[in-house]
Amino acid sequence: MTLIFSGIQPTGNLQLGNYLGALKNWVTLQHDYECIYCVVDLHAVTVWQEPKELASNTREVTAGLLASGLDPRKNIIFNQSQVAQHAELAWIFSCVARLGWLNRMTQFKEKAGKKQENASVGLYAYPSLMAADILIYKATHVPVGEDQKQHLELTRDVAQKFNNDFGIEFFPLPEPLILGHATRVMSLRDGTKKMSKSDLSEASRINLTDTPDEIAHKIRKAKTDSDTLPGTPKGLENRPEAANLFGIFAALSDLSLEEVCMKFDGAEFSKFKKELTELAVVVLGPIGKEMARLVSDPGYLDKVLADGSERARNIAAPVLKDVYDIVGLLRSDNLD
Ligand code: AQP
Repeated sequence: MTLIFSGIQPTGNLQLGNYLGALKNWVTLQHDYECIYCVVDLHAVTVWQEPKELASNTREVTAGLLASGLDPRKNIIFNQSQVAQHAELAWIFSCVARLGWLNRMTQFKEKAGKKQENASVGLYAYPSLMAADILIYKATHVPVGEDQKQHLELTRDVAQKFNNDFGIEFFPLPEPLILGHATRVMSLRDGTKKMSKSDLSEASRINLTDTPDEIAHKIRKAKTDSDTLPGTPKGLENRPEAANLFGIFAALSDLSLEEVCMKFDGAEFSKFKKELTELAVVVLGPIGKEMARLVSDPGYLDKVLADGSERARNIAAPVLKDVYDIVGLLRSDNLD
């Protein structure tokens, strides 16, 4: 059986990379599979979050999921901290994962920067919580952007080691699903750096809540090079900014990269940017509007999360009970 799980952090400013690398694909998958989508607030607190903002960001990201087209009846949509089994399994996995594995994680190195000594233990242990998020549901497939591939490999290592250590085929080895044309959307200011919610430069990203004017301004200012546009994808090699903008156009329009190159063969960036702006406004405009409407109804969003959490707990609780039995942790029956 295929069971999809994926998560997104409520760290503010849902951006185009989150939409093209994650949300858009989640919406497609919901038609064919059972899907569990989680707003991973416990991951968010691995770096400092203002408590009041964390709560409102959790609602805003939930609004982003719904506004992008996810149906809360069809999918399980919830926030991680309401399902305690994630954190409980993460502890077991912290005892399964090896220090050497975590030391190789590039996301920790990037996020901790030069001040690793000051980074939280949670930021370092992030991948074992991510493994727990996925495996507490025995999920088989995880749609993610390129940036999360390494964490998913670690999830497979954890599942494999748990199964080997205890001599039981208990956890599946989940597969990444890296879908679409924009698996790694780059910053509009630097084609070698990932577009990110927490980038200090507002001009580096397009937010799902940006107005048409803001989108137009950011695309107009997006870094480019001085060559004319190529007729084939080969011509995008060694042109990171052009390749990024073409990838975004392809993903937003559902055209192939070849088709986008043919369409703009020999044109100037100004013409391309004008069409990219129109396309981005058509796709993102309605999502931003619907997000604003949903955010003005926090009661509804909280109800969606409460309902999803209850459904998630119903799947997670028996899996955790089995894990505790396998590991040999004694539980009284009345705790079940
Ligand atoms: N630039 C991107 N291109 C493609 N996919 C992306 N994703 C994020 N940025 C890009 C995908 O979005 C999903 C949710 O990501 P996340 O919020 O859990 O964390 P992240 O990957 O760390 O995203 P950000 O925007 O960079 O957040 P901050 O700044 O808070 O760390 C994942 O599937 C991710 O691949």
